[in-house]
Amino acid sequence: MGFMTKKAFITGITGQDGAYLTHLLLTKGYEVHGLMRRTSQFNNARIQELCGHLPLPGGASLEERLFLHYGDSTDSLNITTLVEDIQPDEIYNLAAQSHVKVSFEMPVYTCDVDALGTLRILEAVRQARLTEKTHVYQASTSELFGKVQEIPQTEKTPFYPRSPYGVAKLFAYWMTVNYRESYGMFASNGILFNHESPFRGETFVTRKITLAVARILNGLQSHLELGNMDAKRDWGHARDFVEAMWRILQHDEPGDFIIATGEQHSVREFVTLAFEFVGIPIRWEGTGLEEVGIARVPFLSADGKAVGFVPGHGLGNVPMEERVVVKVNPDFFRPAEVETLLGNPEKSRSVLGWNAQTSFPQLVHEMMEYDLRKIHAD
Ligand code: NAP
Ligand code: G4F
Repeated sequence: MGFMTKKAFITGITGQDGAYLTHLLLTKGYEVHGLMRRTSQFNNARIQELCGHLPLPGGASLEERLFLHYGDSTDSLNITTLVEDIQPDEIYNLAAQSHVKVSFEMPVYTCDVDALGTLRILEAVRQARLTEKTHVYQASTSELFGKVQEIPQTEKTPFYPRSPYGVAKLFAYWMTVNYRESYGMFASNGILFNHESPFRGETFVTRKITLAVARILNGLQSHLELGNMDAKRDWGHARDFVEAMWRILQHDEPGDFIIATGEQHSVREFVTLAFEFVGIPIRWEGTGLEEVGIARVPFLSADGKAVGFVPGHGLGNVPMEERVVVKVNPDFFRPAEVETLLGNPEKSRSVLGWNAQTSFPQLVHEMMEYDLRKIHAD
């Protein structure tokens, strides 16, 4: 009998996790279908960069294995039609308005996409009579724990979301459980803690930091403005975390799994490590709104051209000065903050055999290296 290619349908394929998951599934021989929003310019740069030159099993071409479909999580008919047409073995529901701060500004839209969008997927599977065939992965989040009721958080820790995003994801979490219990669907929640990469959106704190530090080291930006630097997160690498998503859908039974590293760091520690990557120490002075980070860095470039740190060569003889490189800006505070998140990944370790592979310093280094090269490539 011939080898059967599995079909996966990924919503949110153009995002950070969508791109890494596409890479993983293509290398495993899957036929990958993705939901892509119509935008005025092509929005598939991450997929292109990660998967454009990927050797595929059996010598298949990318065109034979990857199919992008226009659509939107807010459009029920579109979602139902796509699920019926594709008849996927696996659905990874990653599409979301995923920015916590933006969710305070767009709560209704965030709920439409993140809460009802999940229901649309689950219901599309039911309407298409695929409940016995299709395994569904729901991109749940550590934001469900919000004002944490227990440290570290496990699958049994009570939820206390702190943003419209968190509340929308709570609805999606329970809908996933409900379709599993009501219709016997293989529908699982991955409760993922923060995961980052060089493909992280530029307004999330880690990427905002690595891009800004790369610019400061090249005289292109005077300083970086941040909100709550005391916030602590359990930061892992997206490449490791999409492997966990896949394992969740290959397991014998559906369920809910914490995916985390089990280690937490503050935003301030992330900044410190980003500067230390190029051997520059940062000194923290003051408290609260008056807190600043001071470092010896290149002067601002007079003509807007990158001067300073060249990957592979270091800082060279570029003139340096000591100045404030980090300030606090209350515009980046949230109406309600999630101060601390720390996951206990014991269940995913013992049941799925999953472990985070990338350490915190390795993550910061990879992001810094990418952004320093990007500055010189742009
Ligand atoms: P991301 O980079 O922001 O990607 C979100 C994806 O959703 C993008 O492809 C985006 O499309 C798409 N999308 C947004 N609104 C949509 C809509 N109305 N219809 C269809 N697609 C839409 O997020 P990510 O970091 O990859 O995260 C993936 C998922 O995991 C999200 O559900 C997120 O909430 C969840 N999650 C993330 C983390 C984390 O730390 N990264 C942790 C826990 C859970 P465009 O490219 O067109 O914007
Ligand atoms: O990078 P963030 O914006 O990520 P946040 O809010 O933790 O959400 C991310 O992780 C969730 C999983 O826990 C996902 F579900 C969600 O989709 C998203 O991927 O902020 C991290 C922390 C926050 O405490 C924030 O207040 O950093 C703090 N922060 C301090 N200054 C900042 C900034 N965050 C941003 N985005 N920008 C700042 O200038």
